[in-house]
Amino acid sequence: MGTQGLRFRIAFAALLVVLAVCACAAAGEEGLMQVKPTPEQAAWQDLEFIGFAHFGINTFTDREWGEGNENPSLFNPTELDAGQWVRALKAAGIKLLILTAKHHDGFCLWPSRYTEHSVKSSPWRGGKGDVAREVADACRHGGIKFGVYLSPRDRHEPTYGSPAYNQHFLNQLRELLTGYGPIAEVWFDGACGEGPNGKRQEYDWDAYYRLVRELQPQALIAICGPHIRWVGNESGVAREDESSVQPAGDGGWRWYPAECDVSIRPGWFYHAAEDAQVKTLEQLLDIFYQSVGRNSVLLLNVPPDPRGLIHENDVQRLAEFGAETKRRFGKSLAETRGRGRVVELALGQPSVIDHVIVMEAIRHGERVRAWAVEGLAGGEWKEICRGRVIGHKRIMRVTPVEVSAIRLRCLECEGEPIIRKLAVYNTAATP
Ligand code: FUL
Repeated sequence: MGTQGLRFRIAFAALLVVLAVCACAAAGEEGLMQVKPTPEQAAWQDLEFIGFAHFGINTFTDREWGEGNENPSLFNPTELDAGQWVRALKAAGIKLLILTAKHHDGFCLWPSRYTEHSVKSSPWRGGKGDVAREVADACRHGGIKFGVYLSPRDRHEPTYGSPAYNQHFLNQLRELLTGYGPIAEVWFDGACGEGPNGKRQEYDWDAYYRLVRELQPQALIAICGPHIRWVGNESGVAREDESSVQPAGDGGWRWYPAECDVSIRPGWFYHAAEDAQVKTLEQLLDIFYQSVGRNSVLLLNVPPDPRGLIHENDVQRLAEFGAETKRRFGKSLAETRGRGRVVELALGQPSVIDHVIVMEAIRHGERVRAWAVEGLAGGEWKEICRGRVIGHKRIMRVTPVEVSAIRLRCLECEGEPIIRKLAVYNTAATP
């Protein structure tokens, strides 16, 4: 984990919380239903589960942060197969893959015209290879979206620390945004430092955003960007009631949904010493409940190894995870949609339920501010679970109970609640 990037993001998150408290006191909760996602943000939320591939020179030096002086000849994956990455990730249910095209060490996974510090100076594919191209093609072929992580921090580039670096960064960004087809997400980390001149780099964020908007207007800019918010930790865990309606910093509000990033292993990059520390199925499911189940998108990092393949242990865990989530949530016992303060769902016959899923149609904003689900048993309605935010999706694990119907009661809302889905499951009895 990069401590500087993390520190920057913690400061950013703390600022948002302070702004939230002030703005809440000032503006109250009225009118917030007018804050809505762009069509791209709504489509992104529907992906729910996306992937990260940290791959680069660190994969070959067994490090988390490179110095920038690594010899490119170290980069030589012997069996690189981006199709294998995509198949492994798809088996888990992942719908978009973000590649670390350049990490803080400055080594580029594509043959950038603006530096020699890239795959073109490596022995891999005789210096003619392009990892970004292979991954973008594999994603397209596999029917998932493609995104790029381009680190503003660059410990190799000599201009880093001066205004000239911003132009260098824009040049590289332009290459990625023009050469690889549609880019769904651009991930900017906040790590910042000093260049060889001893000066701290001042990033020209506005220019970076303008270029993304110009070249890939549908792309969402994440983390140090206006469209997707870092959840505030690297454990894949959102708050219980994670709202996508956040203070804009000018007294107003904006749609700024949370993304929960976490690695399937302790590190972001592959280390053979961590082969036995791939997260367990139970750990991954917990993360899933605490991210996707809390109105957030889960960004799971699965780092390819020096062969250029996803290690067998990770492949197996991804397949187990995909099978288990499908088993649990592939088919509900009963489900409905509806509008208004009360939405009822009859089960046909009394059945045991152990999960409830609730979704709002977020294209109309977050309208529900407090809710409860009640179950009908023995002619009486009894509360099963409750919460504040619904947003895109809440997945509630509930104490198993036999009911003949359930109802969602919106206790506080603005406007008419539009419930996209109210569903119940009995995962204990599902084969
Ligand atoms: C951090 C970086 O410093 C880590 O190396 C990693 O890329 C993580 C996702 O973001 O800030």
